[in-house]
Amino acid sequence: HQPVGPPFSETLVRRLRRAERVAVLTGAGISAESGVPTFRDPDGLWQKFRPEELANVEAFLDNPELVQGWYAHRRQVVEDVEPNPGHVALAELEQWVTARGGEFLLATQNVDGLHRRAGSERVVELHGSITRSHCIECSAPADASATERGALTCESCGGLVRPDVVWFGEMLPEAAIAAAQEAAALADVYLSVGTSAVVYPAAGLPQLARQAGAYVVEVNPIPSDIAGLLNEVVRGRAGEALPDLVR
Ligand code: BJW
Ligand code: ZN
Repeated sequence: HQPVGPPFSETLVRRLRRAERVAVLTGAGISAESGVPTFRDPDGLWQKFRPEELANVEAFLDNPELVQGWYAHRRQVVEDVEPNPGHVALAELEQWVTARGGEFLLATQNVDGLHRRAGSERVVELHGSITRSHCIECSAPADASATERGALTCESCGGLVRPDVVWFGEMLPEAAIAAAQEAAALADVYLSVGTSAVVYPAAGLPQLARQAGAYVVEVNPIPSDIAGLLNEVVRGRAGEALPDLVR
């Protein structure tokens, strides 16, 4: 059976109402209910590849067509879907916190742009965005239509074009990770939503928040790698649990 009542505590509701600073980390699970496959759950066209095999510069240089094909496919998926009630609830939470003078920051590992499409404003993209790409030789940004066509080479120098995302072994955008770390360190309530929390440095953010005294909550149907450090777990889907929590 299903438990009766919401899968979160009165304590969490009270703390969220009182919180001056709320910070959130999201991962692929928040977009799952929109129809975007996650990386490590067992379904989807590209699940025969592990992200570690495709999301690195060696894989790209080895087989640019394969890696670009993966991104072209994912761009199409993202274009064809809509933000879900989980994204919308986080946008509402931001409104709610900022309207009463509080601080809010949403750090996402996702490259799909769905948080902004749902109305979130204070968003940092820790792993970049698939909507942009640039030349690995001359750094020139590819124009939007070239990115959409999945153009493999740079129009100005003929170099290989890659998506503006962060692959394994690459640094995260400095301003993005710094803002996410500051928000985690100052948060009263920290939500980790839809992430397996295996990829660092993003997975270190809830730990940082906990060490700095935040009430740290995970929203995920399955325990993540950081389940041990949480103050509370909400074992449910983001698109169901978050709207209940925010309303
Ligand atoms: C639901 C749901 C529903 C399902 N509702 N939930 C410290 C220790 C060990 C290793 C390292 C370390 N520090 C750095 C490293 C190396 C490496 C790393 O972390 N490796 C680990 C795998 C061991 N990190 C890096 O290389 C990073 N760079 C770096 O550290 O630079 C400094 C440096 C440079 C050089 C040398 C050394 C250090 C960069 C990491 C970049 C990650 N990039 C990717 C691809 C991005 C582009 C793209 O999208 O293609 O980012 S990999 C992939 O994983 C993607 C994701 O953002 C990321 C995280 O995945 P996520 O979002 O958690 O998805 P899943 O699928 O894993 O989980 C989904 C979850 O949702 C599950 O839990 C489900 O249960 C849940 N769920 N339905 C709510 N409805
Ligand atoms: Zn170029």
